[in-house]
Amino acid sequence: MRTQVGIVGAGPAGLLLSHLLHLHGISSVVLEAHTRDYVEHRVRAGVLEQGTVNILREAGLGARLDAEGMRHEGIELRFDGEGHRVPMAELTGRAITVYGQQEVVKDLVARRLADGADIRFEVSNVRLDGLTGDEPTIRFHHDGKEQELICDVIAGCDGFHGISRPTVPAGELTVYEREYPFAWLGILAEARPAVDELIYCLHHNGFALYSMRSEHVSRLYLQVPTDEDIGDWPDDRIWEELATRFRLTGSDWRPTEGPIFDKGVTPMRSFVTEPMQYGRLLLAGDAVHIVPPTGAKGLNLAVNDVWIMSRALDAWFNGRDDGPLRSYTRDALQRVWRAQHFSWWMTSMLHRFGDDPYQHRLQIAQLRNVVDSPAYATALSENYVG
Ligand code: RFL
Ligand code: PHB
Repeated sequence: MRTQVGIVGAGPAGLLLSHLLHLHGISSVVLEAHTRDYVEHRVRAGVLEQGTVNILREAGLGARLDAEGMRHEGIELRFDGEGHRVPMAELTGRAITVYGQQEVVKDLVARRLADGADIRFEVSNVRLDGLTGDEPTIRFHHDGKEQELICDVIAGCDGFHGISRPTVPAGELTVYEREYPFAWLGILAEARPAVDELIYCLHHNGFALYSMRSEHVSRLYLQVPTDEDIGDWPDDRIWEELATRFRLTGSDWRPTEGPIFDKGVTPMRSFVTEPMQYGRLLLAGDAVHIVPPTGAKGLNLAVNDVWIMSRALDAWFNGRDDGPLRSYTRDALQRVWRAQHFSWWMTSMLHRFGDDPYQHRLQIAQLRNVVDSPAYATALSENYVG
């Protein structure tokens, strides 16, 4: 088998890349380790930047997003028992859209299949060869047999635990990394959100986030220790802890409760490898960088990477110009490092770090700056809306 671009991974990065390449008349094959059902139901991100929404719309993927996505023009920062609205649209002219990542993935899969795409689900034993030659090759197991896909370029869009990045010889990549001493316990509940906008909350017990997926589904998160056993968190305990952290002084307001139908613990990590390319292998999304979710940047960065990559591949295949391809890493990394800084900053400001009361005081001072100073609030908003 031959194709122009062999894509490893059918997450948002791999699927959107395949679609954008199709719009440029460039062929691709997508190889995915899991089933279609699995990738369409993996619960993850929920916040799309304005730029991400624009890219999806311009690529003809805006119909359901526009009908079902919820436009949010601000967020709330809650600390010391008080809420403070950050009016992002007023400060920046831009907004975010709340629309589940799995909905983006469903839209992409449907569209790619309608356009006759070659997506192979449930492939295994994926190996990359010949990355420094002219015919990089992907070998994999599918439909009970060994297969070979000869490509012009391979796009590694296989997430943090994929095989693309580790295939690059040791010594070719530099890793920048930070781990955080906590994780997020996330739930989805059949409960009408008690708020219209997201709440990022710092409490003595730790961080909490109030988000949503629709008028009937709430998405909430609690900071927990990294080694937390989800078995120690029966539903009642989760709702009690959420009510405690979100409590407003002098009010009996609390999150709306409802049946919890999804529960999971996510570790927090910052991670970048440079460069984002090696020979004929180009890396995108979580395969090459990770941010803690406090800044809601991971999915948006993946979209930005493949948008830049698709334009570089268009210049190369259709314009015989390899300049944009050679500068892919440089072009994509600008956004990546800004998002790294923002995600680290939001995480540092909003989580409990051990028992250090001095640290907590500093965090409150930082939050006060953000809610009292239009300059700080604008800086946060610009980064948040993208
Ligand atoms: P993905 O989504 O991990 O997709 C990679 C795909 O590759 C497949 N794969 C392989 N396929 C073939 N062969 C192999 N050897 C393979 N190994 C792996 C996998 O099965 C998978 O289908 O990476 P991609 O496309 O780069 O997308 C990145 C985003 O998923 C990620 O950055 C976001 O979910 C991060 N994130 C958030 N981002 C936002 O922009 N806004 C948010 O609000 C937000 N919230 C979040 C988040 C991530 C979270 N978790 C669970 C990590 C909230 C959470 C809780
Ligand atoms: C979500 O809705 O899942 C979500 C929202 C904002 C974040 C992270 C996750 O910062």
